[in-house]
Amino acid sequence: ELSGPEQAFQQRVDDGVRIEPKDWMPQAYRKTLVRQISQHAHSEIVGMLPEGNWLTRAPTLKRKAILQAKIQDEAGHGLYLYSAAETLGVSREEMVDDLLSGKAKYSTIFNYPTLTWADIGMIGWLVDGSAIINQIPLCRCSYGPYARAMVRVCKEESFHQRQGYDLLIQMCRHGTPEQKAMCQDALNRWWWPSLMMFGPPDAASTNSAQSMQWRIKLFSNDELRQKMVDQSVPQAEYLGLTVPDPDLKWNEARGHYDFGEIDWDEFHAVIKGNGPCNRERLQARRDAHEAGAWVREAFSAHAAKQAARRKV
Ligand code: FAQ
Repeated sequence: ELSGPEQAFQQRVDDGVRIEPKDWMPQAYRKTLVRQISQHAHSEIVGMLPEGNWLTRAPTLKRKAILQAKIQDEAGHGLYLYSAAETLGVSREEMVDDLLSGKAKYSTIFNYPTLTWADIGMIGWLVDGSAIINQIPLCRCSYGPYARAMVRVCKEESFHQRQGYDLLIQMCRHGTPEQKAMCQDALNRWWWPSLMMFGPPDAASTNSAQSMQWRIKLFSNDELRQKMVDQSVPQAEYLGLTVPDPDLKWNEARGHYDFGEIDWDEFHAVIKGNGPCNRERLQARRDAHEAGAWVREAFSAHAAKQAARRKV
């Protein structure tokens, strides 16, 4: 049974009115947004690491410049998202501490290694591809600061996706048989983890029902995952690559591809911290935080000096 203010809040959400930071909102709405937006921000920041691994080994100057621009965009996305979460009353320090202590989640996908240059193509095509499918609806979500941040993020993600697919076209359609084989190997490793990005199946998604009622989520995890499969299969065919799923089959009656069962044990193991690179990723963030301590101290000292000067 909803209280009076809760009913009025739900009515505003149902009417498509954007909720803004100073508006009244249920505590649980605030909490779920802080959870989702901070996880999203952490994913952008940790997500810089797998690609950063290839910056010094990009095959040409042009590819290096593109990759560097893309990774810098991800840092920007993390910062917009931390700012959006801060409008809900949580501090950046708390969020960063939760990431570094291992308390906060970030997307499972960034705990997989980037073994070859083809992995950079796969991340752009499949990981940014999944991110776009998930984030386009978020541009219309009920919380104003999150929705507005997503508009620019999505524009940049489309560039990211194109650079990945362009790199793969080069290697698969204009490259050597060895390069094409390298792409097939990368697809074999990235396909299933990319489908896991959309979260658990609807029946196991603990937050979905409430988040959909609040219009934080507009589509379910399985709906968006299906969209990803339907979009990617023809793109894989154009590259001449085989999607590593023997159960993948066009279903005329449904108008969608049927696909095989995801290994949910792997998904849960990676969430729990036992993926191939979880420890390495967190250690890299902890080292970066420690190495940047002098910058934070210098800013605080400068701010204190300015404040003292204003007092006299
Ligand atoms: N990894 O009840 P649900 C990017 C957790 S894109 C880890 O369904 P919800 C761009 C979930 O948090 C990646 N944990 O949850 C880029 C929940 O746990 P909690 C980031 C996952 O929130 C590209 C529990 O499982 N994008 O970074 C995952 O309703 C290239 C139950 O799940 C976003 O974050 C997972 N894959 O739906 C950057 C998008 N899936 O919190 C660099 C915004 C689920 O109760 C390079 N987020 N969990 O303890 C969302 O849309 C939603 O949060 C979902 C999950 C769809 C991810």
